[in-house]
Amino acid sequence: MNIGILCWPTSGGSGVVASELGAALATRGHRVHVFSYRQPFRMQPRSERFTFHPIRIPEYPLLEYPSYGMAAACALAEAARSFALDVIHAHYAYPHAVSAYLACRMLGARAPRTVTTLHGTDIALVGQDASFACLTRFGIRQSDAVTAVSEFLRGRTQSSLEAAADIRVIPNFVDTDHFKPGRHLHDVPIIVHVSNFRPVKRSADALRAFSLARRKRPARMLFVGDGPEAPAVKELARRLGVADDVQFGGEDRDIEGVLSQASVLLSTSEFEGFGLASLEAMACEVPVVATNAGGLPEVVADGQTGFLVPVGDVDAMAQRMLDLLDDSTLARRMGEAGRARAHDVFRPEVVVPRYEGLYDELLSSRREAAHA
Ligand code: GMT
Repeated sequence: MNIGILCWPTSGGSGVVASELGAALATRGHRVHVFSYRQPFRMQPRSERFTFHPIRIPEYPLLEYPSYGMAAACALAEAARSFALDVIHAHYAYPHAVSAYLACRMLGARAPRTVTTLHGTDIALVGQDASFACLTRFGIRQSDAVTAVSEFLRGRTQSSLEAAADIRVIPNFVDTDHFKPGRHLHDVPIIVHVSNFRPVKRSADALRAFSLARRKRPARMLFVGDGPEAPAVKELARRLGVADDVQFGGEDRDIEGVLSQASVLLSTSEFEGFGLASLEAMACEVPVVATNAGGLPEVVADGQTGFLVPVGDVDAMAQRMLDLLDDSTLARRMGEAGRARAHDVFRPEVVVPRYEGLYDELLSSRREAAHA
């Protein structure tokens, strides 16, 4: 198949999932063309079957707000003609589902089939904004198929946007050959928190929970990622007197290297469509303390691969981290169970064929319609 993937290039999970899906599909023999305004964060084109196409957005003085979504539609339409795309797979509803729809309208009868994958904030935040809600709903309704990365997100989309009756759940995946346990090289345990420092991540809770746990035993905390609330969280570390034990590592491409050194992954989000960082930690045999929010309970098995705690309950977060740091047998058992779950349920060989099957279904239903 010839597959076009449209995604964000930033370090957020949707671009990571889109790039890794592209790489996996190319390995399975498809030709995959990735479109974004710069090369996605974790995309490494390794073969001629997996190529990146930048979306260029010209700047004209008259156009104070250059339209990325329209430029994406043109890029997709051109590429669909040049590469005979069978499928356009849009990751993140707004504006990508709408760009895919417009591209298809430009192509008429030769249009590829479209798939939109919903990731989380496209529904819970962007999709709730009055400026974007109706186009989000429209883009979803016009897609030939819609997937969501968790059952939770499917339900949330149906109830909050009344968007599409038929949303299929295909979870995210992790390559357990790549994300694997490492030998811990540090003398004190390291708590890792991965965040783009937006309010939805509640990263200050992670710091507060760490500072409570730190009163009871030596530990260090590593924040991975960057974003608008990072300066405030750094300031809070100074005020709480834990700055010497806290490191802000910024965006790190070697997330598997970081996670393989972690003793606990702490996820404090108010909402997660899925919670990819928690899954990646599990693959590295790292137990997870996560909020009982969004799709996280579908990833982290409470009491088996980690602990789920209420959103904002920093005392419970601290206690659960201490439970794990103080009991190495429990931590090892949960880490191993996490890796087993990542491998059994979320490895690419289990998940990627579900996308392939969906593309096949869409293409064969079109062939059947043409022959009817
Ligand atoms: O976490 C973010 O804010 C980034 C965001 C994105 O769209 O890139 O991630 C979302 O997609 C990931 C991949 O499916 C999910 O694992 C994250 O849970 C989801 N984030 C949120 O819903 C907050």
